[in-house]
Amino acid sequence: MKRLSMFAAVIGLSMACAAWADAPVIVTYESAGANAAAITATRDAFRSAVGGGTAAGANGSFGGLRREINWDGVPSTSSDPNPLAGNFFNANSPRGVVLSTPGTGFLVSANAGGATPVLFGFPNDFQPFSAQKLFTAVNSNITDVRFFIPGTATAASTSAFGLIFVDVEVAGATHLDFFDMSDTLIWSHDAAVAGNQGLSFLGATVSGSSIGRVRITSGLNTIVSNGAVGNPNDDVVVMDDFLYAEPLQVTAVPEPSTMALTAFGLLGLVAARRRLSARPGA
Ligand SMILES: [Ca+2]
Ligand SMILES: [Ca+2]
Ligand SMILES: [Ca+2]
Repeated sequence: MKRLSMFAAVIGLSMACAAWADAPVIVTYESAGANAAAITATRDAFRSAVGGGTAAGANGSFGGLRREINWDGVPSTSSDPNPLAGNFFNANSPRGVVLSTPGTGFLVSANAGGATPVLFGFPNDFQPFSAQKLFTAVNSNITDVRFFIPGTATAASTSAFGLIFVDVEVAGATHLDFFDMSDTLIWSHDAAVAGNQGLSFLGATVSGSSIGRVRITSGLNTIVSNGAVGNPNDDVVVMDDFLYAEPLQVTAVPEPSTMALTAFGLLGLVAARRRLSARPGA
């Protein structure tokens, strides 16, 4: 089993090489299996690539390099059957993401022991990666994620995003799309099929571009409310942990003339340092 999951992690690592010099380089991390152990190696490899360690600080910050949302600390007042506000993770717990959907809102699943059934009422289809709570859009299979300097209205970008899907049973119906700061699609990838109640990790790191928006498409079906889906046929998929690089302020791309001046200035500095170090006693 361990060997199998390691194999899945290794084949899950693929690199989309740049066809020309300015194209972004995007490295995909993916795996799927029956339980948390089957995808943990891939999740850990993604964590290592993004940086920031394994001990969470305040607001899901890992060393100022990475943020994570596992939904498990969301209070019952914002959990099923109560809606989760799309800005919960920039206002209540400022982690720098704001969620939107063409549907009617979001739900985080309830903990055991309350009046509301756990796992959105589907204990034979879903399981958590991190216990106990899961996340879903309501009346839609689309969740858009936008990035902000945490706790502010200042738009930001990120260089990596990944998440765990739950119960992916049909190929091609669950995927991630990354858009750059101009809202141009830079990457699209299907989640690996995990089978009933299984877990799928999908994520990617980006260099040479920035992620301004992530569109998550989770199956063909929808969660309508606890125990109710949009139709009896299509694959329903929900989500657990989100992982992403620390949102960074968007900086203007320097004009070529500015870059030339900067390079000229750096050359001047190097020449000055050389002159200085050539002086006796410097
Ligand atoms: Ca299922
Ligand atoms: Ca969780
Ligand atoms: Ca399913």
